[in-house]
Amino acid sequence: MYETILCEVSEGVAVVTLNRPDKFNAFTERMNKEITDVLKQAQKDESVRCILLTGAGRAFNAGQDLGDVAGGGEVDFGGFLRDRYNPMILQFQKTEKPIIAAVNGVAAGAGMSVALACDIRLASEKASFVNAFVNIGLVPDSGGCYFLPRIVGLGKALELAMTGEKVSAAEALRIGMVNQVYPADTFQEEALAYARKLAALPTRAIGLIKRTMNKGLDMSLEETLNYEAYAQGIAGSTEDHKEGVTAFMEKRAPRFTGR
Ligand code: T3D
Repeated sequence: MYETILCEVSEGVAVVTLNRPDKFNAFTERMNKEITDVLKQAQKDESVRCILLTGAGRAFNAGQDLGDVAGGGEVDFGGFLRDRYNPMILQFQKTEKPIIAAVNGVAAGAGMSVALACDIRLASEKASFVNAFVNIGLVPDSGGCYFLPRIVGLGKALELAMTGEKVSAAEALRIGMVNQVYPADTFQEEALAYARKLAALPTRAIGLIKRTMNKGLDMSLEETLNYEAYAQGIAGSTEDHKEGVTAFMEKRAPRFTGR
């Protein structure tokens, strides 16, 4: 039973809501572990074909709950990250289903890193992003130093990380940090509709696209070509591939099942 998050599955979409609205959904150890667990469960559950991560209340997530850690030199920050945050972030990539961040409000510190670790970012026009680490004398963590330069380019990433300035949803769209921005009053419906569309697509191919593209970032062209051939061998043997080709030949819309 989860205490810090909610999870509801319907029509192929697991909606995971970070649920500490009084604390801007800031992370506690329990929340780190519950997110890791809910992603593992979603990976195993065949009825889940897309995960939509959002926040309760006004914020998406404000990063580490600063009331929950002692400041100064007493915290073993390295151990803290290795134990709590790193397994959670790795689980985002190990989960071979599309993960969408529905950024409803501010995403700060590790909350911004988590949004960046998702495959797609949808933002409410009220959303904002703060690479808050530098404001408290820290380095971007939870994959912030990995994802941010890959998504927005090194120059912009360094600027956001070094200044810790707030980025609006409109600016995030302009620099390619989010994929879509929607009006605040229809945001949750729009995000859910987007997730449902993804959930109806060939889930295994999507999982393989995610794996292959992420691997490709750290491989040579030749290695990537080889990995594409390997991934295509798997995708080509799925029922969804067969259905896609059959539907094309029969001039009808495909009915993908995720198998
Ligand atoms: O040990 C380690 O720290 C290592 C791990 C690092 C991972 C990290 O994530 S480090 C980064 C931690 N996060 C931050 O530094 C962000 C701190 N928060 C802010 O900068 C601002 O609150 C926001 C930019 C997120 C939002 O600003 P604003 O003006 O919209 O709201 P606010 O008034 O500052 O905050 C609203 C409430 O949320 C407020 O509570 P109150 O006064 O109404 O009872 C505030 O204290 C609370 N809140 C916001 N962020 C956090 C938080 N409470 C605990 N922890 C937070 N991170």
